[in-house]
Amino acid sequence: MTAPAPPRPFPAFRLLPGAAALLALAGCRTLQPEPPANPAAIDQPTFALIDRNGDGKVSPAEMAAFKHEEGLAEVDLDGDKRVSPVEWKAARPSAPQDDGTFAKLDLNKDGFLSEEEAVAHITAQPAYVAAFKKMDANGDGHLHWEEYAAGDPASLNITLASRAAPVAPTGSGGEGGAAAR
Ligand SMILES: [Ca+2]
Ligand SMILES: [Ca+2]
Ligand SMILES: [Ca+2]
Repeated sequence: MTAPAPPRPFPAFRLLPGAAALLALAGCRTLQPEPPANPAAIDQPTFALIDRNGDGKVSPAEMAAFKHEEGLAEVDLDGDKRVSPVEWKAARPSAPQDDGTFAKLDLNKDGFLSEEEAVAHITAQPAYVAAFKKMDANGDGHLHWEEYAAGDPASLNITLASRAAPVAPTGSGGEGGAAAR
């Protein structure tokens, strides 16, 4: 049997921009929040969610997991939270069909890219490390809300499919650049 369709909620009353401005002038607040000027910026409650272990600061891995999650929906076509080889190819249509990147990223060789593997990849990207370091004003290796808010969050937008790092060229002498500036 079919349940009757629920009544549609009454559409939100929308103010014309001019009316909203007038209300603002009159000291009233409109109910609709302004869209953030910077789409990469998030608010403090969201930042608290990124801090998965709740210690009040965000580690490189926690931030990487968040960035991965943000971009995952576009890549993860079947919604299983992992990236399959087919999804990987679809996400990088211009990349060579098999450049070995997927295999390198798939650390446990189960044929899928998990969040864990994405985090390992992202946190190893020099661009990510540099961006994180730049925002880490007090140098404690974590981002506090104040540091995040004052920094450039978009600089941390590095995902699995970012083309930042083609698989490391071999024998270039840059191996293990832990002290790289
Ligand atoms: Ca998937
Ligand atoms: Ca895997
Ligand atoms: Ca810090």
